[in-house]
Amino acid sequence: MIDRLWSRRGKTSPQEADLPLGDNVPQHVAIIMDGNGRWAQNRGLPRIAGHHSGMKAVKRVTKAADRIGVKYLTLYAFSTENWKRPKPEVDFLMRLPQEFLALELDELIENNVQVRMMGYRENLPSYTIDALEEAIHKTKNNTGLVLNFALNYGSRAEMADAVRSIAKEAADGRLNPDDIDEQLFSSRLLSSELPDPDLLIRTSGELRLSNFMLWQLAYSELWFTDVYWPAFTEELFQEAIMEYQRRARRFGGV
Ligand code: V0D
Repeated sequence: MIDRLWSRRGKTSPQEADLPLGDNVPQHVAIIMDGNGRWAQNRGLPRIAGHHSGMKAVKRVTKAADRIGVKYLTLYAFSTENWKRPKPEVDFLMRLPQEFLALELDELIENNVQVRMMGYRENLPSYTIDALEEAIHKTKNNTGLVLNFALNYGSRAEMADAVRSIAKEAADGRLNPDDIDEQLFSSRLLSSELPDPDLLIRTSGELRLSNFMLWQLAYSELWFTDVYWPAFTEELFQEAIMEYQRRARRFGGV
């Protein structure tokens, strides 16, 4: 499929680069993709129909992020709390990575996107892990947009694990407690290979962090919309980034 909006990093000259929002673009955007169930229920559809439509929004926003020049896009797809949902809904959700990648992996590869996963592999079904590992493996050398799925992720568990690993090293005498600093702690988190998010977007009108990247979001700009995730558009994504740019300019004192 020919889609000139998809790729800018495949372009060979900077003149061809397509940066509609200029170069003061957030390097890392993280999104809490909320409101899929409510979007469906408002339409008299089952909740899983909302999850399915949410997957289409993932594709739209991935393309938009790439075109705008965002370098890292982290999407909160499944939290450690989401296991409490009814089993049929969890089973449906766990099929989505496989379904998404069956449709999109070739195009992600063509567009130089690197797929990553942030979360606990434990408890995930093998078909979910297999699909993810294949995508991670096939895109690991790609140098374009980093598309990071937070899946079976929880921030407090992540921090408790980091503390445990640091404490063990200190107890074994391999680490001097005086050397524990913010940078060392960051390096023990699941996000150690990522810069902190510059911008957090949450859809569906909820104004909470819900155990998402609590350490990493310490200085991030937060942007909320009442729009449900399946209805989220490229235009709204641009709006969030333009608001980020306005705030960044004020912060810079210009
Ligand atoms: C449902 C809205 C894409 C949030 C988006 C397992 C809830 C649609 C993926 C995906 C989900 C994950 C990994 C990957 C490729 C795609 C996904 C889940 C839920 C949870 F490598 N959408 N999506 N994963 N939803």
